[in-house]
Amino acid sequence: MSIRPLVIIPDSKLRLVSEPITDISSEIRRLADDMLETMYDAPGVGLAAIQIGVPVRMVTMDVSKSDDERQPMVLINPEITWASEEKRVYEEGCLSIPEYYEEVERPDRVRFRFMNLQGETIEQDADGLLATCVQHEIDHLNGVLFIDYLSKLKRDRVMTKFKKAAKREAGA
Ligand code: K1U
Ligand code: ZN
Repeated sequence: MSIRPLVIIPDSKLRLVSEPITDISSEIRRLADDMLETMYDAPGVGLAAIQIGVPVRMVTMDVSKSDDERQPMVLINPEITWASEEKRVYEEGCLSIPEYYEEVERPDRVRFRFMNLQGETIEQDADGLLATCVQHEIDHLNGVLFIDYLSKLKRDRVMTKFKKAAKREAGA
């Protein structure tokens, strides 16, 4: 297992639509292990494969509160199959937009379907942080970032800040 570097905005990879996984190969299993290790190290509660530069439809998540009782989840080809009319606002962060947090409104509850590493199809209901996180991660698979839900002013401000930082780093 290894910790892989995170892709940070304004990297255009984050706007790619990731490809479905057709075969749960040893390469996919290794990717899942690396994603979990990278997510726990960050630390984060979720990670999409594109955030480490791999454009395939795989997500890892762990919204458990205690480090002693980890509940890692690996989601292959996840999709939302139902979303509640009721919305809720949650302050979101993103490992690809470090140290930036803003409130985002999303459906309060969702049902999602995915395949696990054993190739079983699972459908699960979610509320609270899990519901927010799975929506945030599936957005990543479609090239959508949580800043896309903010005003243009806020989005432009954060993009400008990270573009300047990327320029400085490239020149250094
Ligand atoms: O996809 C990502 O960028 C990961 C992101 C997931 C997420 C967080 C909050 C709301 C929606 C989606 C993160 O994990 S950011 C880091 C974070 O929120 C966190 C880190 C450690 C403990 C608890 C939360
Ligand atoms: Zn994110």
